[in-house]
Order: sequence, then structure tokens, then C-alpha cells
Amino acid sequence: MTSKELLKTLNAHQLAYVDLELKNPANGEYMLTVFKLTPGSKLNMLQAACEVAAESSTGTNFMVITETPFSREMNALVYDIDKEHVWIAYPTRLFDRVGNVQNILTYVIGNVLGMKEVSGLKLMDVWFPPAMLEQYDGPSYTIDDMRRYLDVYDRPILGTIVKPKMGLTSAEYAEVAYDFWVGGGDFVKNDEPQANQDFCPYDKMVRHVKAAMNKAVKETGRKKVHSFNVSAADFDTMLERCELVRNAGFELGSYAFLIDGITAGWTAVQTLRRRYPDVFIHYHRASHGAYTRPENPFGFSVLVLSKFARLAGASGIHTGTAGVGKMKGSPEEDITAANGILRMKSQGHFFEQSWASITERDGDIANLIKQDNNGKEILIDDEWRGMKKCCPIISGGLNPTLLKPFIGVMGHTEFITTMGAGCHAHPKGTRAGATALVQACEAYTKGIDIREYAKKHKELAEAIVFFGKAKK
Ligand code: CAP
Ligand code: MG
Ligand code: MG
Repeated sequence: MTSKELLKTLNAHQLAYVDLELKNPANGEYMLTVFKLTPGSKLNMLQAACEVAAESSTGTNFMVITETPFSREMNALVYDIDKEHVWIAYPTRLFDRVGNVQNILTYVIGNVLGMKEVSGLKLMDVWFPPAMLEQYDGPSYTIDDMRRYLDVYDRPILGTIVKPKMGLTSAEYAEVAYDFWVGGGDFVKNDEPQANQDFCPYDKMVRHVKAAMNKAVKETGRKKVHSFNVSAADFDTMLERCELVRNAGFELGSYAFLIDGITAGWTAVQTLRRRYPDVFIHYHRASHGAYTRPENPFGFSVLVLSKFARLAGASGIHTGTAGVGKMKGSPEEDITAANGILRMKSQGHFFEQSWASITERDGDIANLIKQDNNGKEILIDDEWRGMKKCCPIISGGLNPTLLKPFIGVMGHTEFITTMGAGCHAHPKGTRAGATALVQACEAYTKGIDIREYAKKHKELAEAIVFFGKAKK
């Protein structure tokens, strides 16, 4: 059926949520979205789309007598449709005025994911108008700040997750962190379930990590970073954990706050961003698979999750290994997401998003974009220009032999990588695993094949043998 014919099938309730002639949806009044939609059995594509637009904005399943002319102005509008996708425009005035990501998501991936009218609904892309970029915090402390702190440029920041994921005492945990740092690694993160377990009390873990970091910095002469998981049962406890770290003598820049952004929630993410603009806010996306796995017809794409993380002010978010590591993923998904949050202007699955309102007086805009695409820091002092970058954190089943293959897919090195088993499964242990990772990175930056480089670098040679054999 043509859209004209589809329009004729709509009832009065559905007709209030469609305008296929909407002039200039990108006029700034709307947040734009594209959903992959499979209608429920009794509805056609447009009918189902209008039901989604209703339930995810002002409506419900019937037109109500209590509607007013103004409430109708707040209706989301289906403004385009094709065989599989629907384009819906949301008046930005629908959203909470304090720049609240949780509120937006409650609309667009709220009730609608449970509606009978659809048998598939996945939010594939989202476009934010400039006015929204000004209202939302966006990142404050970025990978560029971390690079300055670590004095690490032109290569990925090399990190690990301490493994086993859980079960080490605080002293044992810190020992592994120390071994990674003296092996040459830059960045150690708590794993996503790390909290205040009785065998590894939070305050003791913090103290031991501080001692380990002092020792490693002294021995290597290099700065180091630790990302503390501050996720907690309530905000008071979350903030207590932040303050524990900040009062343990860590210098600014040497610690990040990790938050399990989906299980702890978006309010936790934004609370950390607003309380600690001088700290790297590390968004771990544990349980994102329930929404993002390609075989799941309901949810949202990795790109959408990542774009909202940038809006909320995460300094970095895990964006996946594009299938190179252990988790499901693809370049279309993971690399699009990674570049979608890093750049000033990025092409998503459906929208080109500009994260900076660059004015004509900026003169050579094309040159600015080119510099940005080459990793030069543009959005520095004049944040008014736009939203700072959110960096991809690449993790999940990687090991030193996979660093170059991943960079080959990513196309650049503007990311943090964290390898857990990839370091701690090394036959000679964590320190050797870290050194193998550093050597694999050196080989990459020198343009030397890792097998060639391994001839004179034994830790890398051992990693190649071990992970080569371990390949499933
Ligand atoms: C990686 C990791 C991270 C994953 C999550 C894990 O450990 O600690 O949580 O990166 O996946 O538990 O798997 P390994 P993603 O390096 O040992 O796999 O980054 O895709 O969100
Ligand atoms: Mg309701
Ligand atoms: Mg983990």
C-alpha cells in the first residue's frame, strides 16, 4: 500500500500522531528517531507506528476526552515510513527541562517495548537538535584530558580489568593492578560487579590500590590510572565510594569513576557527571545485550545507547569489539557507535549528527572537522561550541594478538582498550601479559608485524603462542 492508502486506514486516534508532510523535521523543535518496527498481527505498519508515537508521547490506546489543543501540540509525529522502519519526531518540550536522559528513554524505549501492537520495535538511531546539545551536560573530563595526564598520545590507552572478576582480597586485587602497571600498562579498571564484598572491602581495596599505584609510578616513572566502580544500592553509598577514592590521596587524573550505567541507571550516570566534572566517568554497559543483540527485535542499537551516554556526560562507554573479541558485535554496529560519539560530526545508521554548533565565524569549518577526524582536540576551551567527545572503550575477549586486527577495523587508535584474560591468562602472568600488550602496541605503531617483533620480544612471542593455540 502507498502511504496515501495507509493513511486512509487510520482511525481518528492514530491520525493525531502522523504528519507525513511534516515540514523540515530537523527545524530544532524535535528530537528525531528511527525505529525498526514489525507491526503486531492486526495492524499495518502505519497504524502500528501511530500507536507507538501515541504511547511514547502524549497518548494511550484510545483518544481521550481530556485532550486539549496544547496537549495535541506535544504529540509525537510519524513523519516517514518504509517497509521496515518508521521515523518519529518528538517535540523536545515533552522532555524534563533539566537535561534528563532517563526521562527521554522512558518515552522512547518505555511502555512501547511491551505493546501488543508491535511484534518488533528497536530504536536504531536518534538525532538531537542543537538546542538539546546545549541543555544536556555532555562529557566534561575526556580522553584528551586522560592523555595529557598519562602523557600517552598516538596510540590506544592500554588497560586491563583485574581477573578473576571476583574473589580476590583487596591486597591480591592491588597486586594484580601493580603487576599490570609495572608491566607497562596505563589503566586498570574494576570489573563491572566489583562493589563492597566482604572478602574485598571497598575502603581496603582503595587503600591497597593507592599503595600499588604509588609503587608502580615510582618504579616506572609513568603516571597510572585506576577506574573505580562506584555503582551502589543508593546514591549516598555511590557518593561515599567516590569520596573514599577522592580522600585516599589519589591526584586528580589518576582515578576514574566506573558506573554500570544500565543496571545502576541513568540518574546515577548524570549524578556522577554533575558532581565530578573533573573525573573521567566510565560507562560500563553490562546487560546492554538485552536491548542491542541483533537477534533481539526489541530494544535499541549500540549507537543509540552510546549517543545517550554522550548526552548524559559519560567520558567513555564500552562500544564493543566489532566481533573481534568475545562478545557479539559487528563493524556496522560497534564502529558506527564508536565514531558516533567521538567526533564533532558523525554519520549514524540514519542520521548525520553534529555535536557542535560551529558558526560561520569559525571560518574554515571543513578544516576543523578534518582536524577533529584526525584526533585533534577541538572542543577545548570554548565548550559553547558543542558537546565534547565521549571515547570508545574497547574490551571483551581481546588479547595482544587482536590489538592490530581491531585497530584495522576501527581505523584509528582514539580509544581505551581493556584486556582482562588477554593479560592475566598469559602463561607468565599479568606483568608479562601487560608487557606483551605494550609490545603488540609498539609493533603496531612501528608498522612491524607482531610475529616479526616477537622475535626480539619474548612476552609477545609467548602471548602469540598461547592465544594462537587458545583460538577457538
Ligand atoms: C572484559 C570484561 C568486560 C567486557 C564487557 C568482561 O573482560 O571485563 O566487562 O568488556 O563487554 O567481563 O567480559 P575480558 P563490553 O577482557 O576478560 O573479556 O566491553 O562489550 O561491554
Ligand atoms: Mg503510563
Ligand atoms: Mg567485565
